[in-house]
Amino acid sequence: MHNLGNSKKMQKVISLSLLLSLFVSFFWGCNKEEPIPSYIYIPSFTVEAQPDFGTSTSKITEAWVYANNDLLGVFPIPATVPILATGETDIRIFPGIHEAGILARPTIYPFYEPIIMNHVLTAGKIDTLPLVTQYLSSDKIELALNITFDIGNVLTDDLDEDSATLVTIVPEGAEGAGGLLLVTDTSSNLSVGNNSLFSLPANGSQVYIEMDYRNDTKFSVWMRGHQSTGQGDIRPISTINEQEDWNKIYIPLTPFLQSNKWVDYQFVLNLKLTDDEIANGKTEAKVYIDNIKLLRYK
Ligand SMILES: [Ca+2]
Repeated sequence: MHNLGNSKKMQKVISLSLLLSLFVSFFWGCNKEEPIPSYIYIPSFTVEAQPDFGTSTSKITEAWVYANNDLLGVFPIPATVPILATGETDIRIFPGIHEAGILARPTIYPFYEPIIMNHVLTAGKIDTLPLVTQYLSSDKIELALNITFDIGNVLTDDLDEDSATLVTIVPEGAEGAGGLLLVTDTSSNLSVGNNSLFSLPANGSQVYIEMDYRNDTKFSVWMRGHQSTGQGDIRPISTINEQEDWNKIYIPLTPFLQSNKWVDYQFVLNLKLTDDEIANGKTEAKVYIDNIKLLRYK
């Protein structure tokens, strides 16, 4: 009885070790046959704007890479992308941005063309592909606003009732001339709108504001307009933190439009030195802006 018990135990040990060795050799075998990936290296992902679409500043932060219709991943630029394929491969790369500059909200920017190519891949080889995209064509999208400050200023509707605060044109924009919002401890509030009303879709179709900026104090983007009852309204859209160097932001407007469904809209910027900031010795605040675009589908 005793012996039998031992031999059963031994059998168990043997079968376990057999199983283990089979297990190991199975995966070892897999490792040995694992294919060598091909690689693409994306050093940069930029935009070349068509003449109708103003200047070409952009901030594409990621590449969303598909090979033969499979999403391989979302790769921060510059990116090395391993692809388990060789020979002619259908590669599609979508330009990625961060909604409203928020890291946790990466998304494909719908108004830039994806890069679509039939690329010949070689195992173990790295192909360097600097990518240049462009806006969707002008028969698909349009700019409800395109403010470059290079041919004057349309941010002229003074909403703050202080004639000392306004947007001035300065030579040092992101590209060419730019706009400057300046407030001081004596004239501490600036609210300014563009000089025309426009309509925007409320059916869930994507709408974005693009803007280049650098600022030493927080400022806000607002929308002003009329409700269907004809009543005027104004709502905050996004508050933008201090940024020492020129930066670009892509602000999605779609959720706001869907929940408000106004008849018309006006683009508004607000800069305000708070009482606290003034009490702490801050005497002025500056926001530089350029290349404000409001993009929508036609
Ligand atoms: Ca400019």
